[in-house]
Amino acid sequence: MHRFVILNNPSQIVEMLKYIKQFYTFGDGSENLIESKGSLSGKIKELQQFYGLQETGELNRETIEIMKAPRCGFPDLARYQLYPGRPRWRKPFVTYNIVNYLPQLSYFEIEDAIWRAVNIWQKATPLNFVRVHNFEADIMISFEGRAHGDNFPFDGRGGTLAHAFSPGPGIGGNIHFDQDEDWTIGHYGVNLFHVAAHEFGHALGLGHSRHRSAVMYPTYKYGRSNIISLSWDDIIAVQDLYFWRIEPKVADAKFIAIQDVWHGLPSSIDAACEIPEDNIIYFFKGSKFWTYSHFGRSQNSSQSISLFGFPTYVKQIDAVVFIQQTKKLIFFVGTMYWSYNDETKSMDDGYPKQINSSWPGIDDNIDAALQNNGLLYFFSGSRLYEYDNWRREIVPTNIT
Ligand code: TQI
Ligand code: CA
Ligand code: ZN
Ligand code: ZN
Repeated sequence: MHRFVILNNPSQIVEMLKYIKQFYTFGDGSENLIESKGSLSGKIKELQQFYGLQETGELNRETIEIMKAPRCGFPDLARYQLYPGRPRWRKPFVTYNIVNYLPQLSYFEIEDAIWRAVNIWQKATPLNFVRVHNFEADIMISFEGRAHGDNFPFDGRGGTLAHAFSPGPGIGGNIHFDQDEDWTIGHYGVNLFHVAAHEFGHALGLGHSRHRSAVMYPTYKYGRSNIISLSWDDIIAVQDLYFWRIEPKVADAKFIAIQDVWHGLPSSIDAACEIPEDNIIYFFKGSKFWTYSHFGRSQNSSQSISLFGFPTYVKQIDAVVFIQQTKKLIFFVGTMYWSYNDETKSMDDGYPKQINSSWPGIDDNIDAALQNNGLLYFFSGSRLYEYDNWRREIVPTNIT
């Protein structure tokens, strides 16, 4: 029984189409929206679904009200959710404790499923999770039945599987699993690892994601439950909370740790990168570099960057990133970049090249670069660029 709005004003229609095009891009890049009517109503449905409206695919009054509301210029479909006030853990070590167990799973199976869930987040953040056995842990994990003292009673088998509290003192960060579910570590029943991975996302401060492949997408993934991994949307969300905005105190603590771990490094470095396959970490300062493995320093002293094939006029490197897929080290020097083949241990022909000839939109000096899940991130001054190789374009973001 929805009402339709009669759009008899052509400029109004044009405005609406502009809105949809801006926030709900068509994957095929089609410009003429009028001609692709079918997909337009599909996009309207997406918008309606996002805002919890009835999915009619028509521009009805509620939909138009939403479209007229002021908003930020970021596409809805690329958006994850955080909690109001952005609660998060403000320390590098977060402790967890498992308070009780289940008769149908062994102690080891439960510990292992929880550890695997913790680890997928640990790998993507500077956070370190520590399993402790006292009652002061940040994240207290327990199996609870029905009413259990927090105003969110469970409902027996089915329905709600688990819940978690956003980061904070006391009950904050705690995770409760409904003990009446058929918890398993395999394909049948409810996979403890999968649900734990999702609940840890909440316990770290993440809300739900609109991306079907995200761990924070609010539906259960049957069948693949033991091989789930973070999607780029989960990673962007968690790094929004814990990576780009490292507090000065934490940054200092980390910095001291770096000096402690890699003895013999100078007090500041220009660039660093890790080649996981070779268990090698390179640090660069001026025209020198240092090579370390996870076991310590693997070269007794610094070496000259001319060993990579740089001409002598290169006196310093701004940033370096290792591209896993191509096994190339990309060095950024001023407005130019160089490509070094780590397999043949030689500089590729035809370099240096202009940075903006390969990464359009990245104007010049790069302070740091890193790669994560196929996306490249460039830091330049106070800007962070996320570079999407598939769309060959950047998403600029202001760091605040
Ligand atoms: N529990 C919900 C959840 O964790 C509880 C919840 C938290 C919630 N925030 C919410 C519910 C916001 C609605 C709106 O999402 S659950 C899944 C999944 C649940 C569901 O039991 O429904 C997982 C817990 F994704 F599979 F549906 C874990 Cl993985
Ligand atoms: Ca239940
Ligand atoms: Zn509870
Ligand atoms: Zn959830």
